[in-house]
Amino acid sequence: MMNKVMIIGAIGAGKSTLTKALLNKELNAVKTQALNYEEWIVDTPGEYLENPLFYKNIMATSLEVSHLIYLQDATRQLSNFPPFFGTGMAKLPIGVVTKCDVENANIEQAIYWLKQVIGQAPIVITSAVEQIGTEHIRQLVGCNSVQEMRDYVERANDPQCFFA
Ligand SMILES: Nc1nc2c(ncn2[C@@H]2O[C@H](COP(=O)(O)OP(=O)(O)O)[C@@H](O)[C@H]2O)c(=O)[nH]1
Ligand SMILES: [Mg+2]
Repeated sequence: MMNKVMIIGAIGAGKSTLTKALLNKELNAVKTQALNYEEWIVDTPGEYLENPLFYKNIMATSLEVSHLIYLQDATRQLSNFPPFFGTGMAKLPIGVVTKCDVENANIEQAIYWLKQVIGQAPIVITSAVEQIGTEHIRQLVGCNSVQEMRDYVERANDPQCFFA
C-alpha cells in the first residue's frame, strides 16, 4: 500500500490549506463538508474532531491510511483534541503546528497541546502559506515506522521538526 495520511484538526485550523501546500495544488477553497481524497491525503471536515459523534468516522477512515496528522492551529489558545486521543489510534502519528507565520502565533502552547494528544511522536512547525515545514511532512509520510521517523528527524536536524 502506498503511504497515505489523514489530516485531523479543528474547523479553520488549516487542514485544507495544508493539503494544497503538500500537493502544490490549487484545490477549491470551499469549506470541507465531507471526506476529501486528494492523491495521498485524506482531508477531513473539522466537525469530525469537534463533534464526538464523528469519532467513529475518524476511526473507520483511519483504517485506509498509514499516518495521521494531528493539526493544531498556533493562533488558537484551545485544543479540540481530547487528551491522549492519538495514543488510541494504531497509525503513525505526526503532530503539526500550523500558521507559524502569523505574528501572534503561540507555537509553544500549540506544541504543549499536541504532546497531550500524541505522546511520543514527531512534531513539525509549519506555515502552509509560506511553505515552511511541508517537506518534512512529505518525508515523514514516506516513513514506515516510528523508528524511521525518528531517524528522519535526526537526519533533518532542524529545530522546526523534532520528536516530542
Ligand atoms: N497565515 C496563515 N493562514 C493560514 C495557514 N493555513 C491556513 N490559513 C488560513 O486559515 C483559514 C482556514 O484554513 P482552512 O485550510 O480552510 O482550514 P480547515 O477548516 O482546517 O480546512 C483560511 O483563511 C486560511 O487561509 C497558514 O499556514 N498561515
Ligand atoms: Mg477544510
